[in-house]
Amino acid sequence: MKFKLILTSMLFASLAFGAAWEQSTSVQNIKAVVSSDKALIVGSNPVMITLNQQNMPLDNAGVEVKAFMPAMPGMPAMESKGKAVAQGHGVYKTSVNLDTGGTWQFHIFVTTKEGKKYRLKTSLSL
Ligand SMILES: [Cu+2]
Repeated sequence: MKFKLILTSMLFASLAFGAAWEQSTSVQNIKAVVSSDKALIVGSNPVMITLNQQNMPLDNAGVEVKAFMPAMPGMPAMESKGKAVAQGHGVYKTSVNLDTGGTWQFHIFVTTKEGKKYRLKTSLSL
């Protein structure tokens, strides 16, 4: 009963948020939630990154992203880089070009306004 209630509230939370997918990653005291309101496709994908530092929204940071896939048999290495634009409340928007299906490594490079640098790692699958 309680479990059902939790599942229902999780469903409502994701519906209210409108994200088609969402995942999180962290390094030291920085946490990133990576999400999109659209399913990943081959081509350009809008991606939203929400950054928190010690549970507070991390604003005024420089944020860059890199999606890459190492060379595979019959497929050269692929890479897509971009800057993310601050939206306030720790939210940064960018788009990521994914030229093929499969699993892409996804790194987020954060430079805080104090000049501290962090790299957060996750992956994107389509
Ligand atoms: Cu590949």
